[in-house]
Amino acid sequence: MPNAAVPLLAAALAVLAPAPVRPVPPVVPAQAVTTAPTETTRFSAGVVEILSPWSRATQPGQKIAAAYMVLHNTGTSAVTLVSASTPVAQSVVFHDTGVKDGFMQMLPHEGGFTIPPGGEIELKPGGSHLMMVGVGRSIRVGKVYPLTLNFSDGATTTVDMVVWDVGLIRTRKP
Ligand SMILES: [Cu+2]
Repeated sequence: MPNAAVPLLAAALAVLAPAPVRPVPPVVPAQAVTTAPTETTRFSAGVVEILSPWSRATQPGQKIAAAYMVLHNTGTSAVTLVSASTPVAQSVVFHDTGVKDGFMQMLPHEGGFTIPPGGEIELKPGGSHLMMVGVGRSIRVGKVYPLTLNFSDGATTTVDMVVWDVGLIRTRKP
């Protein structure tokens, strides 16, 4: 039968076809990575490119979650990320990580994150980040959820936040 090989070929192709590639976060401290980064996801809002937005999985009962990304300003004047929102949390606030009272901890960042013209900023573990407050349900590894970003030039976009388990990086000494 001439077509006998077709199902076999289809099966073989199904095996050979690359699995859907999940977008992954930018490089984070090596000891904390549980999945090797292989791809950059890109979004844009006006002149701002948003690269590889991701957030860390939460434990059951954990009400906050950090969100990370690279913000690249392709324009000729500074642009500020002024606010953000997501259906998975009650609010999104801006944090820096710094030392206060002798402890490494998260500190409120006033005024949004400003990206210089032609420059970029990286929101990353151990640095500045977006903090989702009032997370209703635990965010699981592999899930994707929307995060809307609003910039000072009026541009706005909703990016796909990919959830990764990159381990716990302490923000406060035990
Ligand atoms: Cu924070």
